[in-house]
Amino acid sequence: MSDKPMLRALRREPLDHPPVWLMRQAGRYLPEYREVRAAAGGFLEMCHDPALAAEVTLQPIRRFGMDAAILFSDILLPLASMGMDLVFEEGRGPIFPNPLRGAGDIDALRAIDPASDLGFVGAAIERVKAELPDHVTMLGFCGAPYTLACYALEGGNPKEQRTVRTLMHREPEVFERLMGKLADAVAAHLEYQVASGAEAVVLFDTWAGDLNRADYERFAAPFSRRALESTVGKAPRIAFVRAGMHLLDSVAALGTEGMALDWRVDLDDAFNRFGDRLALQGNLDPTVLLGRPEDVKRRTQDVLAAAAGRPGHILALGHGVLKWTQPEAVAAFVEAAREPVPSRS
Ligand code: 1CP
Repeated sequence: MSDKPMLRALRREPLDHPPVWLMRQAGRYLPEYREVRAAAGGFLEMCHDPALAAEVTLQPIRRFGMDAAILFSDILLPLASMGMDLVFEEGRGPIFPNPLRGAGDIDALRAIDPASDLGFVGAAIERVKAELPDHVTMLGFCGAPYTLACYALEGGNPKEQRTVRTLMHREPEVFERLMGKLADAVAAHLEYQVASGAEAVVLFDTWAGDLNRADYERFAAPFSRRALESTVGKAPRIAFVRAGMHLLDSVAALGTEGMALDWRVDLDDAFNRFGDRLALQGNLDPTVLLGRPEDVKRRTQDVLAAAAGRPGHILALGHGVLKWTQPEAVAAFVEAAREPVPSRS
């Protein structure tokens, strides 16, 4: 069994210090990332080139020494493999110019074969693994079916979810057909990433927090569970639902080894409720990193005090690093994880 700190934390073994990593730790807040991106010409070009994807995955590890490297890629790429046009517009983010409209489009989505459709992902994982320091864990990831359905139906940022909710409430059987196809694609892609060398995987459900508990249980959770089946016993899994405070019992019941918490969740309370069953990741508010390094340290110590050294804590932000973040703030966050854990006051 591996003694990498991140994997030990996912097994809830006691550690002197929690492992630490950040969502979106590779990205535009790093000057070396912006340089590679400018030379590559665009975001998708970086994702499709295993050498570039590996390089930007490793950049934050070299600079800050986190305990996990998350593959540089995007949750939306499997939708492109299923047949959807995906473009990244400068300043606007990812767009599907032809979002799904009705049962015909849904039935036309292809099943994916990750080794051929997403071979650049496996190749990038292999390259990162070859250069990764011994203590660093390689993370793969996918979007959860509900979040993927949001982008596929809305075509862009799904803040309003009008099309998603219309389909869900008017034609639930068609919505569930879409969710089933997405679950199978995610299952295949997670399994492929593990086969390629990912040592743990994260399932990101960025938008499911907008559902109430009953709708999450009916329309989202069964498909996340199906998506996670292919990796049972192969690699530890971490489930994340942004703004999912009201869904924690349901997320904990997905059967993953870890649960990532956003900053609105009381970490002490979450440890009392779930700490005997799950590793818990989180949960500093990413906007704290817009502050001064000494304040980042202090606020990180508050998070560590809430976890109080209990086994299974993975120090992380409650969501991704913001692009306006100074690298010094990320350094302060990572350093705080290595200092003595403050006791709960
Ligand atoms: O340079 C750029 O302009 C690209 C910005 C960017 C980056 C750095 C995008 C576009 N994706 C990524 C990488 C990415 N995305 C990773 C890599 C690993 C890491 O964390 O460092 C991961 C895990 C993701 C996951 C992702 N993409 C999620 C789920 C997690 C979350 O943040 O909630 C979501 C919802 C996306 C969609 C996406 N891709 C990119 C953007 C700007 C967005 C959000 C679009 C929107 O809804 O407005």
